[in-house]
Amino acid sequence: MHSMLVLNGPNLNLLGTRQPEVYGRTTLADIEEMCRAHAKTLGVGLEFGQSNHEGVLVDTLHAARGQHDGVILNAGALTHTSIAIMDAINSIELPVVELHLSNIHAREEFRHKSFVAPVALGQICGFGARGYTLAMDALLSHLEAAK
Ligand code: CA2
Repeated sequence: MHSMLVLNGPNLNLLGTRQPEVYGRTTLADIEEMCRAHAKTLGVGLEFGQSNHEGVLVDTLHAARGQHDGVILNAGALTHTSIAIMDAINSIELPVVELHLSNIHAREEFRHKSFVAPVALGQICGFGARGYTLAMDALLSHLEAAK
């Protein structure tokens, strides 16, 4: 059975409570529930996590090696700044799908730059909470094709 880590970065714990016009009304707990239900349907294992701390995210990525077959990462604002996260992704040698609720390319210029994108398998953005299950489908189809 394949196993996936869905990892969320800074401020995503606030989803559904503020800025609904940008990020929607779905909470992170709702997204976790959606992902768990979808994992059951796909027949894959799932770990779901969130941290506001860059170092914890790096540690969680390191720990994924040997535990999971791939990662879905919404690194939040750290996407646009963190070489540490980029290096961690390179070091674990696992496929990582970059995920964003909003279309980062249609927003402010500073959100167009992603340090995750060059080391990711691919990027899904702009589909809101549904992006998480789309990312799970994309990651599973990559894992199945790589078998
Ligand atoms: O669209 C995304 O998923 C982002 O990764 C969300 C980040 C943002 O910095 C990225 O550019 C794009 C921000 C997450 C903050 O989430 C909040 C949720 C509710 C209220 C305030 C912030």
